[in-house]
Amino acid sequence: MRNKRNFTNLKSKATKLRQETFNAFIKKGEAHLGGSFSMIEILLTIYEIILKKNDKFILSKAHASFPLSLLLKKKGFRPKLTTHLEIDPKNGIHCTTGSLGHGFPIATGMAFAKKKQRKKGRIFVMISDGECQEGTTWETFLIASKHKLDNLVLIIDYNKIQALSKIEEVLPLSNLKKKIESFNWKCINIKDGHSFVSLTKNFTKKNNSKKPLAFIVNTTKGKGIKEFENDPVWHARQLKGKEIEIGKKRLNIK
Ligand SMILES: Cc1ncc(C[n+]2csc(CCOP(=O)(O)OP(=O)(O)O)c2C)c(N)n1
Ligand SMILES: [Mg+2]
Repeated sequence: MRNKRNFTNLKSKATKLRQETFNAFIKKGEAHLGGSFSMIEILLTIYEIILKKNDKFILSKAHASFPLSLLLKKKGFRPKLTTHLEIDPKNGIHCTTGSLGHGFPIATGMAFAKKKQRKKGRIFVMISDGECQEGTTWETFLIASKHKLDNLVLIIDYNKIQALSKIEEVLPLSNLKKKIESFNWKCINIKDGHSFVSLTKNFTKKNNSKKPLAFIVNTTKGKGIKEFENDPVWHARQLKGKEIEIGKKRLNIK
């Protein structure tokens, strides 16, 4: 288990990444703020603690690409800063994503290929809860368990909002853990997706099940700017005037 100092370091990295993402939103004149801010701690835990040499991470919910691209930049890569991602393996982008429901099947194909070729390493893929409403997601659950892809790790950013509606109102995902387990996956629920302690504790658990592994990570859409949290309007919206002031104040941007 990591000591407290490391988590303090990660917390300050999360603050910085939110600040930089917010500034990039202003500069580019566009903002998928909600879904970017809900996954900041997950992203940092994956990149700072979990990923090893032969592992790959794929962001399927690529409308929230800004924090990933900004994080990869800090690591010496030079990905393009665009909403949605275009394949660029030299710069840490392993496949094109942005059309919802595609990153997970592609990641599963990669995990399958690794298995066939007896290659080391795991494939991590993050999807949104909105993507759990795509048919391809459920086909992929079937395929990954059939092939016993225990080198595949699925992370669901469960922020309970898809685009401009609450998941519960549009197409509920009730008993999501049970649903996933019924597809013969191992599934772990993480209550607080903004706690580095909790994310690290769960993400470092060994998977001895011979099954693919899914994490349902409960998060808050728009986390970090109280006035914007859990408000579907902040799925995609250009930041303007007073909103910029509010965001800067909450994120402590000077
Ligand atoms: C196939 C497809 N349909 C629609 C869209 C437009 N779109 C972009 S994000 C989004 C939903 C966002 O909600 P969610 O998927 O839960 O993402 P998050 O809450 O993590 O931002 C939609 C409908 C798309 N990118 N791809
Ligand atoms: Mg969502």
